[in-house]
Amino acid sequence: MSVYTTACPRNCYSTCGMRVHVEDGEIRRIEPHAGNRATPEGVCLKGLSYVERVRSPDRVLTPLRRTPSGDFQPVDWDAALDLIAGELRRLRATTGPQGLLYYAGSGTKGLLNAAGLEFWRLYGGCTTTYGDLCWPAGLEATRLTLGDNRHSVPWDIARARLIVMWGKNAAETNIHQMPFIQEAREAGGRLVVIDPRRTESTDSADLWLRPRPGSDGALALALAGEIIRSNSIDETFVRDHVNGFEEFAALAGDCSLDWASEITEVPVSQILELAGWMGSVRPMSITAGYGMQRYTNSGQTIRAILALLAITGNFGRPGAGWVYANLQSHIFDEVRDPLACYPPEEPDGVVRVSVSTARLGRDILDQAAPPIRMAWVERGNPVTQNPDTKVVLEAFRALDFRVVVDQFLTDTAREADLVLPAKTMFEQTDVIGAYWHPYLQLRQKIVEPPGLVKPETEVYRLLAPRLGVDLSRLAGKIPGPSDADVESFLEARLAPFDGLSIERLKEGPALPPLHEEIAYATGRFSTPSGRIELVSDEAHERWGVDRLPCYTEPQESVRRAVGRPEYPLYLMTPNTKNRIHSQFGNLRMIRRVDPGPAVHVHPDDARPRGIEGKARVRVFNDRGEFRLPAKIDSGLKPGCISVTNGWWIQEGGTVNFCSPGRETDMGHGAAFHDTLVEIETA
Ligand SMILES: Nc1nc2c(c(=O)[nH]1)N[C@H]1C(S)=C(S)[C@@H](COP(=O)(O)OP(=O)(O)OC[C@H]3O[C@@H](n4cnc5c(=O)[nH]c(N)nc54)[C@H](O)[C@@H]3O)O[C@H]1N2
Ligand SMILES: Nc1nc2c(c(=O)[nH]1)N[C@H]1C(S)=C(S)[C@@H](COP(=O)(O)OP(=O)(O)OC[C@H]3O[C@@H](n4cnc5c(=O)[nH]c(N)nc54)[C@H](O)[C@@H]3O)O[C@H]1N2
Ligand code: SF4
Ligand SMILES: [Mo]
Repeated sequence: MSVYTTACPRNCYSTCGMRVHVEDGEIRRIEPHAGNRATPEGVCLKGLSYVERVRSPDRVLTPLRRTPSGDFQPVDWDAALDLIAGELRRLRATTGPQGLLYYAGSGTKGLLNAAGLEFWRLYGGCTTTYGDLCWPAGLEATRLTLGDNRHSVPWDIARARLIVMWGKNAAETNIHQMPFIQEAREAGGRLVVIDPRRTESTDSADLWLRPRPGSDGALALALAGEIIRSNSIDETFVRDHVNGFEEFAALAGDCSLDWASEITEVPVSQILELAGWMGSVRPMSITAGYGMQRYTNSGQTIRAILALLAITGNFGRPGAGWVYANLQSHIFDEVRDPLACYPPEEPDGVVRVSVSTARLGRDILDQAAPPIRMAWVERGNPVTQNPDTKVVLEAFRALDFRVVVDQFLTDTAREADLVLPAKTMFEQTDVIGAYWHPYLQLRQKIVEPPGLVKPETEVYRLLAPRLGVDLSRLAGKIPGPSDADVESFLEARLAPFDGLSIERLKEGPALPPLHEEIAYATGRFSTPSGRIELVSDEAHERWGVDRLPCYTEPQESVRRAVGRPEYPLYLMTPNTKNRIHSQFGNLRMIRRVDPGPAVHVHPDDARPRGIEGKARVRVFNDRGEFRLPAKIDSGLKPGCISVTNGWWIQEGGTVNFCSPGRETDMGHGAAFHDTLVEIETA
């Protein structure tokens, strides 16, 4: 039995460290790695299900070519690569290389993920995407306000006296944060959760506020107004560290409790109670989620929430601060800016065109110079996960040739002309960062890839000579074929950083150089002024929003004068405990606890429509529809329905048939939750 140190590379806050026991080439046991102080409890059920995932009978183990009848037929690598190379050569000679869309999703973390772009540059360029489905409105709002995205170590929140979990459901999406929060509560701290839905997290709260979706900016401004009116601000901190307080205070002063209560549907008494706590209980940490920033007004919402910490002096001290995204482990150029927030600039000689991730389908269809004719999809399931599925499908189906690299026949893979089998986290070594804890970790190769599976780096290496790309030009960009080549490639990446090496990472998680245990303890912020910016000219110039974090209604709102009265319900599509987006749901172990999709409906919304539990319901708007069994749920805010995102069309329908291909107000994020629908029995 051998024991390996590795880490879970899913797009998940926890990025758990683990020790994996292997015998006869098979994974036998997975246990926590004590070196990761953020995840001492070890992996979740999804982590345990890796044993099944790696050997799943549904795994794609060979290249698969679509036949004229629509089935898939296994082919060997030579046939697959020759086919791709033929298509790519034709493309380069007709539309030019930018006729290829390279779409990379968030399916796995790793430094070697950069290989794809390196390869396509050598091919001559490509069209890629800018923006991101996940978190960019909040990242950009934080950058504009604080200068960058980092926060104190995860366990510091245990020292907070007041924790506000705002638009986050850590009990499901960041399970390892909950024990630190419980520790704070056991020491007398209070937990406030702000979420329109009742969740496992709201069940632990001392106070639960349930705003109308997309209205949190109004709540934050009214809280700030009340804190300022009651003289509860930290004057010294504001004087020394905050720019724009006077202008912000004038804005917040105009935002009365009654105004906010009407907009948010949160009772005045609850806003007053929370303002009282925020004004008097220190230190306060706000742990803000990504769900809340998928609206068309949400960059401004996040700026308004950040102001609450600034005016109460909750930065740079133990137990205080902003817990959103901690990018301290993102030390490599390749992954420093994971959000690819702005359309990329390319080095000389390569023209790269990019399209918006949020508007993927529409932009593929509309791209003219040159038109997009081919797609290469890697680590992503855009048919299920990107907004406006009907248009994404239309765009994919209009292409001449589609390659999808995946472990399973997802909805996107089913649209492909050629599916290439993807490795799992146990089949190639890589270095990964995280976005909640600060550790760098090694994701180690533990077993040989099964069947004909090859890691992406190897696929690119085999494709290169077929396209006239000299292999020597890949040197330093893509590792060679052997395990030793991969390790020495990664070693060279680690070499510039003191204390980091493959040998060190084989022992366990390591902190990045210049790691800050308490963020902003120096009192300096990385904004141009070195201070927190409550007023931002850059926000206005770059994104066209107000210099101040003013409140505006989201685009799809029941309160808009020119509303969509035929679609009166907010469609909420949060994440869920036992899947990561569109991953894991196909495994037997997960199916047992999470057997299938359902649409949660409040009794007040179900009754007038004659909808009963388990009845089939059609969820629809002018973009599309899906049909699922109903689940009556009085934990929802009336006027909101909820379906967890990630279900495949094959499993009953993706929620994204109804979501808009529309960007957030900043950061080029996707405003998934800005979605109004109607429901009826199907
Ligand atoms: N188990 C599990 N963990 C995950 C993931 C997963 O799929 N499964 N995904 C990972 C990834 S990629 C991400 S992005 C994160 C996301 O995880 P979180 O940051 O927790 O975000 P969501 O689950 O999208 O939404 C969190 C909560 O926000 C609420 N919400 C929605 N709209 C509003 C609003 O307008 N105001 C307020 N106050 N609340 C609102 C929702 O009801 C939901 O309960 O989780 C990561 N962790
Ligand atoms: N309606 C709605 N839609 C949403 C969201 C929402 O809240 N509501 N959340 C959005 C968010 S936050 C995110 S992050 C996205 C996530 O959406 P995506 O970025 O598409 O990510 P996943 O669904 O996690 O996984 C994509 C695929 O990667 C594959 N994969 C895993 N490892 C590897 C590998 O090593 N190589 C290759 N080639 N493939 C691999 C998996 O099998 C899976 O099919 O979804 C977004 N979509
Ligand atoms: S999915 Fe998240 S919580 Fe589960 S093992 Fe992976 S990193 Fe840990
Ligand atoms: Mo995400």
